[in-house]
Amino acid sequence: MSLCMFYRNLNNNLLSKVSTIMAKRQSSDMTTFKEVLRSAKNVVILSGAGISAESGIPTFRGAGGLWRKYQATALATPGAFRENPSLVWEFYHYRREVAAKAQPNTGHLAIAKYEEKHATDKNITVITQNVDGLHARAGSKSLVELHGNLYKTRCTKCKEVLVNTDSPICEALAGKGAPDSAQIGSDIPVKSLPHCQKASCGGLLRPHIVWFGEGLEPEVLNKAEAAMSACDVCLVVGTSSVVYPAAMFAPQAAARGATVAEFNIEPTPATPEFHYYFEGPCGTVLPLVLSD
Ligand code: BJW
Ligand code: ZN
Repeated sequence: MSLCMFYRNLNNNLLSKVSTIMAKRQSSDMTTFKEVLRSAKNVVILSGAGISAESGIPTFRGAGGLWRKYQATALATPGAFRENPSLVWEFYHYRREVAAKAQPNTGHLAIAKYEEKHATDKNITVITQNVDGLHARAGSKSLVELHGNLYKTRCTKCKEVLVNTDSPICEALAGKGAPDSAQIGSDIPVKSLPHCQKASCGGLLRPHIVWFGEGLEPEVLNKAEAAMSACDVCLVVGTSSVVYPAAMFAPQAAARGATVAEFNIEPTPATPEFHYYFEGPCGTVLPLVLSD
């Protein structure tokens, strides 16, 4: 059985089991959730693009998910990079510039303050699918970046991973990356794109980001899975819960008895699996939940 089929079967089984149990008793009562959270020892906050939406960073699915004529997810593949590294680098250059100018919002900050306040009485782990670095900039300490980071590069030849916050990342990308659909094609010569600085290597660099069809880094996945399997409460914040393996983390936690609360502006396919659902922008709702 392929890994895709495995995920799909596993999740379908989980969904049907858990939704039968949960559908009857989902709650949006903040007072009771805050009581549950107060007595929790191990807390995971699993975030997605929605938490950065209020910082002006487009989400993937929905209105903001287009760059030029491309779905953002269509450019986040190894095939797209092989076919046109210039186009993919323009896309990532644009996103690096947008994220660098963005500021963590009240949602990111509420999480970081909550971690600080409970540094001695709870184990709190933030697992994010986001690559924008805003949780770290807000002050989150125990952070797992599942899908990588916009400000890390990886050499396609020697595989070295480096932090790189240069703006622009190379001269040829200066002024490039405009998102409007009038821009056609992209033809920066490969030799002018970012390259490994090691004299013995000189390979083409790529963003250190997990693209579709690529496995997550084993250590990163292990960390996330360890936190998920130990948590007694999980907050699922601003994710459509459709991208695996992250999409199965919270349903699995709910299935083994952890309390799961979802925070989103609209229901997702996973909503029926969870004990609590809080509708609204997480920059407004999270501070209410995490403030005491
Ligand atoms: C708000 C809000 C506000 C808005 N307040 N809320 C079939 C079945 C199962 C699995 C697969 C399958 N076919 C393929 C797979 C595997 C594939 C996958 O999951 N595909 C699915 C689409 C079906 N997964 C992978 O390939 C992963 N690797 C893997 O599994 O390796 C093993 C393997 C290999 C080969 C084959 C099969 C398995 C890797 C996944 C990497 C994901 N990468 C991306 C791009 C990262 C790069 C980048 O950023 O450029 O990660 S895709 C994109 O989606 C990005 C995100 O991190 C990820 C999740 O998106 P997220 O965060 O949920 O964002 P949105 O936009 O979807 O949702 C935003 C939400 O916020 C919405 O719900 C809004 O309502 C809400 N919102 N404003 C609160 N203010
Ligand atoms: Zn190299």
